[in-house]
Amino acid sequence: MSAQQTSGAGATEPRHGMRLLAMWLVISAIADPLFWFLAGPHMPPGDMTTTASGAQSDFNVLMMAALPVTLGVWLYYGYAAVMWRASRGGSDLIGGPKARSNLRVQAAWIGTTTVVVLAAFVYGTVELVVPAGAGGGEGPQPIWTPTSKTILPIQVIAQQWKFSYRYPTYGGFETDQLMIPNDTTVAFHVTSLDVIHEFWAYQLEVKADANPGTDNVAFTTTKVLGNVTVRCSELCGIWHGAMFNFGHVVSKSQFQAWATTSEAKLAPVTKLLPAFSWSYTPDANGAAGGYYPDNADKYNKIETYGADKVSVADTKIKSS
Ligand SMILES: [Cu+2]
Repeated sequence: MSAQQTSGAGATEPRHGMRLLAMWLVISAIADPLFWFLAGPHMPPGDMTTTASGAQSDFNVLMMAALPVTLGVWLYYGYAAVMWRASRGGSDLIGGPKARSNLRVQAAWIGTTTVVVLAAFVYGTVELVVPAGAGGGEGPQPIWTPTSKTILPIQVIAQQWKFSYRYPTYGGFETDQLMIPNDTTVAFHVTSLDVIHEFWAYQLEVKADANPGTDNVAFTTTKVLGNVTVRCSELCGIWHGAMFNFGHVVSKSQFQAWATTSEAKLAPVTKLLPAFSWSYTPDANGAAGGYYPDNADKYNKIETYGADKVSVADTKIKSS
């Protein structure tokens, strides 16, 4: 076949489809690597943790698929504007062969979109399962767990309008400093003392709902030292916008020193806190009375999610 084909009117018409395809292949072959190598490494949320770099590479892979689609639309628009515009004083435009009931166009459209959507579905599912939930809250009994045998639990307690953290493997002390050791798999146990909040540690790519009475677990593994911004990302009341604080990924030895020092320094305060539990039910006195482990409240039927039963005497509830 020649590069020109004869239209019904007898005039030679360029093969627009082949032209568009060739131009599209060229600009896609240029744009995709440009994006991948120049912009890709700087895409949010960075690479501080395995889940962060996982999200970054997922974003880049999807962008590699989306760029040619976007460029194809723009290319067609520009090509049509140049090639098929009506010129002043020129002849009237004549429509091309109709696309409707064109079996080749229909089959190609349905086939291509089906392959793209199914591929995105499979890719997304694998990328969610393999990194153990990809930093999202998986509820109290995660079905996707990390392979690491040493997992550091950090409890995140949300309340109107602040975050605090308890370290159960260091005596259960509570602090508003989020310190995380580097090169460590962490299980964030996220809960709330009042309304629904959400723990969103942006640079860690961890985002988990904080529901009262629930232990919501999210995993990640730290890779790079640095600072972390923690925000509440579930509208939780008038000072929701002010509900944020900061965390730090520090070296293992720095973390160990900080944790053991804090455990010792805070021991007198920790004694006054309710015993460590995976979730808590606030006391009826609210701000004046603090909160109690859910499994110590005789009126509370909430599950304890594997936490040890705490004796009533420990929690200073008077059995009146
Ligand atoms: Cu909140």
